[in-house]
Amino acid sequence: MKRVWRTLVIGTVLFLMLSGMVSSTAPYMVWQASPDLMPIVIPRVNYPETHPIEPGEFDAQHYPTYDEVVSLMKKWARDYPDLVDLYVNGVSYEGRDIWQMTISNKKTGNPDWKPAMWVGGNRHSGEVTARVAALDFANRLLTGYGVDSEITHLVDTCTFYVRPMENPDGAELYLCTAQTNRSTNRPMDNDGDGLLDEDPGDDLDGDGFLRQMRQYVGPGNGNYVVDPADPSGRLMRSVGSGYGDYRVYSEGLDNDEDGRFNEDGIGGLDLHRNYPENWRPMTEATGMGWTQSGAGEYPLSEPEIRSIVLFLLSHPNISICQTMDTAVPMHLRPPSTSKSEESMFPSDLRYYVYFDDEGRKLSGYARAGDVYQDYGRGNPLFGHSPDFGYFQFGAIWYGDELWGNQDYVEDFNGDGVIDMLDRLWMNDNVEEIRGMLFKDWTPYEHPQLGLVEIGGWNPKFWTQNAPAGSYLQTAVEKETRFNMLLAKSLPLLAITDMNMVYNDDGTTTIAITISNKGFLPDALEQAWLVKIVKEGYAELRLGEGLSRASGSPSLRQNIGFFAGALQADGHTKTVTWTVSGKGTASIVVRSTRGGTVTKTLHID
Ligand SMILES: [Ca+2]
Ligand SMILES: [Ca+2]
Ligand SMILES: [Ca+2]
Ligand SMILES: [Ca+2]
Ligand SMILES: [Zn+2]
Repeated sequence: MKRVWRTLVIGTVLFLMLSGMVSSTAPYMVWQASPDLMPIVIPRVNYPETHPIEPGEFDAQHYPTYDEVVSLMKKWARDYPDLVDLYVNGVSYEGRDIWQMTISNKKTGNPDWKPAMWVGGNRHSGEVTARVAALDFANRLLTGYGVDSEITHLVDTCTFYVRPMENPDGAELYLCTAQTNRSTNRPMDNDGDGLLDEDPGDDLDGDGFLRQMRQYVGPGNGNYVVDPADPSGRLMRSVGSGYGDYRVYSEGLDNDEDGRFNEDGIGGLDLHRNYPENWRPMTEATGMGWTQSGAGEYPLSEPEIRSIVLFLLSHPNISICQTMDTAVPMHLRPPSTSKSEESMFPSDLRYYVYFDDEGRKLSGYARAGDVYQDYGRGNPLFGHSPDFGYFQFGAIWYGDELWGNQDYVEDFNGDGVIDMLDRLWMNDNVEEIRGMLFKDWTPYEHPQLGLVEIGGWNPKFWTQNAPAGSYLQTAVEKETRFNMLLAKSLPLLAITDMNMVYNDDGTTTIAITISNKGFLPDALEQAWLVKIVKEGYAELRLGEGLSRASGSPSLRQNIGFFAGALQADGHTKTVTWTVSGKGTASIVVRSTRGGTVTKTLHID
């Protein structure tokens, strides 16, 4: 695999000795931001959380690394050859293939001509619960086929495109080293000193996590105290500069000796600000315009997002997208820069509000709503996928936030409030996760600070994601319940009635009724506005011996718009033709998002 670090420096023993880290296998990466600086070695970490219950089998209780996800998808493609197409749809910044699969019964028609849903996740490196949820959704469809009649019908009539790893580089860094970043590993100068990624965190105590360092500095010299509410002395409380006796840092060295710790880690862009709709630059000339941190050099500058957007725009049959993150949890949807009521068609908004309400019931999430008002409390997010998904792509678009540890915390210690003490109680008492949530403060001789203690919360498998095991499975299943509702809500055109009348003049009049059997309209109003969809048609194709009778409507007729379940009428349409002669004909009904229906008839 191609690795694109600017300066690769192979092997340095010096740094390992300096930091006290010992790595039994080859380091994940080694680089230096400047010839003046010590090379930085990122050791590999083998997390038990990345190990499957049964190697080669899917389970929703662990976090599969890149290789395992790819091999799992290859296994599905082998096991379900009629249902799965697996392919590479892009290449990441570091040169990893971006895999996607299409799930649909290929024997019932071209998958790209069926009503479709796209499911992805994990564009943010550390939000790895999302990849498990994308895989769980795929697994549900594949194992349910031929077993559950509703799922069988779905896979026969509709198409599901699944991309579990939208950002394979950042997530691999997260699952295979102690590092964590926002999204792409493309180097970025976070602190404006001209050096790229010169001061990431360092796993000084070698426990596989970047936690916190606390240092006792004497009364009045710090900004933290040991929280007096915690008799175990583990929780730290921020009290403001000059009021505390501890200083707290993130775990690491001041690699570039600029007086700050871990101020410029690997990468720094945000793939989720790189979408083309309402994109803003990171800086602008006037000082009066809106800017967006992490946006990237220009819209779709990042290959990971470019490949998603190009795939979607060339698959306008997709009505619904779900691209998952962590953590809130929340069903999260457009708009991201304006109020729903002022920028969405009321008829489209009704569907979104319906999914918000049903979603909360199915997942148990407390929150569902739009990015701008609900999630952002009036702060816009530019270049954000939900705005692209609705305004440009005209789809139902959710970017759900999975997992939130508050949903799993009760007043365990019985003091009448639910707070960090209850989380400590879980760490100390719940068997499955005992000792895994919080690491006790442990003395460490820091080469720059002197004696410190390293400890604190597990940043990966508690704060940002579920602990592996039953917590992860529960979090994923909540989300899958909602995603199955979305899957069952696709539009679906069908020929629900056909009549043939043999006229006195020897001609035959054919009348068909076309109905939308799906929940959604065959396209949202926004999709019509931006013309991501074309008007559907019904076409009569005449075989040998048949011809169109004079006065008959044309063989190919536009069928316009089909309403969905929340609209009062417009769900069915009748189309007629009159033909002369005898023979076989076929009818083809096609809609961009409502699917393709064919029917053969004989006139004799
Ligand atoms: Ca820098
Ligand atoms: Ca950086
Ligand atoms: Ca550590
Ligand atoms: Ca520094
Ligand atoms: Zn995210």
